[in-house]
Amino acid sequence: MKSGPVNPAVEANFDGLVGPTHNYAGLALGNVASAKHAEQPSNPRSAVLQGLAKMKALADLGMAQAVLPPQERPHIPSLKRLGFSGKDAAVLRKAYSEAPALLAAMASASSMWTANAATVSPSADCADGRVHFTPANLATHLHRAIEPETTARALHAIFPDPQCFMHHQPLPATPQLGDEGAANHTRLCTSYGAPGLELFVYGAAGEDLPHPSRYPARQTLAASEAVARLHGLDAARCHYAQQRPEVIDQGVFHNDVIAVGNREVLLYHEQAFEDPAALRDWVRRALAAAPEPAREPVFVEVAAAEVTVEDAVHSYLFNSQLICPPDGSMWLVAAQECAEHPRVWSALERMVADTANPIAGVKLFDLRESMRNGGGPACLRLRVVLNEAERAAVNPKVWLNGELHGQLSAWAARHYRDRLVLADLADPALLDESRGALDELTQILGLGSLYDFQR
Ligand code: SUG
Repeated sequence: MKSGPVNPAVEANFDGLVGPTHNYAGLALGNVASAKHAEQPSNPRSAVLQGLAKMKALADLGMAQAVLPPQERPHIPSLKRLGFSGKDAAVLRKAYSEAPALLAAMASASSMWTANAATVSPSADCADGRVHFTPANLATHLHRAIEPETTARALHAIFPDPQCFMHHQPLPATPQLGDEGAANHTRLCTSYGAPGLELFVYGAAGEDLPHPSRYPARQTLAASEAVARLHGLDAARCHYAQQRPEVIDQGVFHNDVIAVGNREVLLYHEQAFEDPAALRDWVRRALAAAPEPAREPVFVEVAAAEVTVEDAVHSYLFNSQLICPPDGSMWLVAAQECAEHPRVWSALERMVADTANPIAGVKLFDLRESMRNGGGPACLRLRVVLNEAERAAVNPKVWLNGELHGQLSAWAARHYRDRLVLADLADPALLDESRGALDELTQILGLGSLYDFQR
């Protein structure tokens, strides 16, 4: 079996818990799965249990695994801000009859995809030696642009100690500063606790550079540069790479739909970047200059002749997680759809057999409810590298172990519906059920009064 050394700092995964209003409203422009499943019935209970099963499996492998809470939806304060007045039931009724698209936007469970919650830099990379968080402004889509305020509150509640953790405000929500968080940010390193390379991938940088013509480029260069400045990153260890506009137009709305990095490994599709050779050169040079014992970077490039961009978008091969359990081995955590796609599956078999990379095997998960909205394994998690002291400073109740998994599974079974269609979003009973569920959740996770309805 392929293996590597044991790491003192860990990379923890903070997975988003799917909220009680998980539904298919076709809200995400340029996200092929979201458009394809628009208006189909969803199953929120299965969705949350599928996510919890992945979390439990990773925790059982010895990974540091935690939970991020869902947001309050439908979000009545946002609907009121748009002029729908009266009691909650009246607000829902009016929004549904006058502007159903606005109601759908304010009822999305999109906060489950926590790879878009924030960009996080480990303390080893930051000038002040703290872990830095910048919540993403998610400026390109209305249903996501309402997330950052509550995301910031949740991050404060989970990472409270100012000696270890530094929280920035989201960037101003303008198209010039569109920021979608960690989905366009990869860290490469020789070991998690050592200073690493921070790789930012952007889709837009003004009109002068090539840009997509069909779909929006969600991540801007200006936002990534601002995040790097805020986090106090060493400029020599940051790199900004442009996504190929053509792949954005084929449904690669975030870089994590076409590339994933972990430790010294970068797995990516041949057509992911405008200039992959320049990127590889930079990584080689920057990693060689690392203060830690050298580890050569490993580039696992998948050729378009083997897996097309369309195959990648449909299977979410690159939206896999690359993880290292405590024994230092490396595994790919992939969506079941990868095994159902013959070209993708043979590419994975080849990759695992190839001794030039450390990937020891593939672990498959059924995440169909999230996948139908364009969210694979990697979308569902926010990675946070933590040393021992930082790990001890995290709100202890969010760590997922067997007990919390059991508690949350029972909680979901009690509160979540097993079928939801768009008309249900106007049902005042759904709002009450969701609030009841979230109220109990804040107690289970020790989060205090996180939600507007609790304040
Ligand atoms: O922003 N889907 C999300 C999926 C996010 C996936 N995240 C990463 N790739 N990191 C999005 O496109 C669909 C909601 C709907 O259509 O109802 C949605 O928002």
